Amino acid sequence: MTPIEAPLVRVLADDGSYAPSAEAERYLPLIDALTDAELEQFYRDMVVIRAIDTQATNLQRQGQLALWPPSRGQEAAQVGSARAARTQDTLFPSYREHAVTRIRGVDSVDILKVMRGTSHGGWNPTDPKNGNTRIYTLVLGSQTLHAAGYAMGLTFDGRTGTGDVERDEAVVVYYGDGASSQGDVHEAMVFAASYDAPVLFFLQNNHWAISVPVETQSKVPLVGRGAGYGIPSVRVDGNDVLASYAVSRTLLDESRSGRGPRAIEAVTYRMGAHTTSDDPTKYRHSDEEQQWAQRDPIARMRAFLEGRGAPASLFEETDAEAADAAEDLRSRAVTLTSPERPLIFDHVYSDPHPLMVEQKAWLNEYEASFEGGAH
Ligand SMILES: Cc1ncc(C[n+]2csc(CCOP(=O)(O)OP(=O)(O)O)c2C)c(N)n1
Repeated sequence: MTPIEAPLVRVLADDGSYAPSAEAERYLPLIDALTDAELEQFYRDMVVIRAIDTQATNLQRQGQLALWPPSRGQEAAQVGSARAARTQDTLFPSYREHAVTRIRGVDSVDILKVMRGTSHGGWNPTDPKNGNTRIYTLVLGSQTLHAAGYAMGLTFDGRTGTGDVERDEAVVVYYGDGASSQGDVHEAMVFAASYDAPVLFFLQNNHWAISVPVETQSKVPLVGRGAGYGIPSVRVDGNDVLASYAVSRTLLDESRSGRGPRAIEAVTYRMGAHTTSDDPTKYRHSDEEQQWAQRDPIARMRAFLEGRGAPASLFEETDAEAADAAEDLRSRAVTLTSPERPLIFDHVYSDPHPLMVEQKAWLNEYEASFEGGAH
C-alpha cells in the first residue's frame, strides 16, 4: 500500500529536541512567546489526563463502567488545540476528547456518568463552568454539522468577524480519520466554506477506525479533504503539543477574523484499544505499536522541558497531581447512583408527548410487576 506522505508542521523531534520543520517557520513566533508556566501547563495537562484515562480504563475492567474509549497517545493533539481555543469559543467533541473537555472545565466524572449509563449527556453545555463544551457525540461525524451550523449562526448574529480576537467567537470540532469518510463531514465542510463560517475542523488521524487502517479511508493525505472544499488546511505532527497549539491558535484566529473555515489534520496514534470492547492485537502488528511508542507525546515534551532545565520537582509534582486526580475520579465514580427510571423518557421532546407518556406508564407497570417477588 502506498504510504501517505505530506509536509508536516513539527516543532519538536521525537526525542524532544527543538527541530522545527520548514513548514513550522511561520508558527514559531507563537511558540517563542510561550512562558515557562504555559509550557509546563501543557505537560501537566497531558500527564494528568493520561492518569485519568488509565484510571477510567481500569474502572471499566473492574465492572464500574460499561465502556471506555481510551485517549492514550492523542494527548498532544488535544491539549495543544484546546489550549489554543479562546474562552469565548465553542467546542464540539467526538467521544475521545477527554483532555479537551477537561481543559475547558468539564468534570471528567461527567464523562464517566455517560459510560456508566447513569446520564444521557453527562453535562450541561450551557452551564458556564463547562466552557462552551458540547456533549460527546457517538454518531460519527454528526457533530461537524452541528458545529458548522453553530458557526454559521455566529456569523448571522454578528458575534464574530469584527477583528477583535478577544471577543470574536469561533468553533472547534473534533473528529477522526474514520469519521472523515462520513457524508456529514463533507456536507459540513461545504456549508462552512460557502458561508465563511468560523469553524476549525480538527481531525485526529490516529491511523485506525476500529480495525480499518487509514490507508483504506483515503488514497491521499486526509488534509486534502478540507482543501478540496477550498478550506485552507494544515497537517501537523499530532504528537507535538507545540505544533498542535501554534497551528490551532493561528488558524482559529484567522477563522474568527471572518476569513472562513480552516482545517487541521493532526497525525497521531491511538496507542490503546478503540474502546474497552476492542482487541487491537486481532488487526494490527506490535511492531507498529512499538514504533509509535517511540513518539509518545508526553515523553517528547518531558525531554524538551528537561533540555530547557526544568527541575526534577516539576515532574515529581506533576506525577503526584496526576495520581490525586485519578484517585479522586475513582472515589467519585464508584458512588455514582442510577437515576430514577423515568429519566429515559425525559428530554426526548420539550413538551409532553403522548407516546412517551404511554411508554413511561407501560415501563412503570412492567417494573412494578416484579415487586413482591411474584416472578
Ligand atoms: C454513523 C456511524 N457509523 C458507524 C459507527 C460505529 N463506529 C463507532 S467508532 C467507529 C470508528 C471511528 O473511527 P475514527 O473516526 O477514526 O475515530 P476514532 O474512534 O479512531 O477516534 C465506528 C465505525 C458510528 N458510531 N456512527
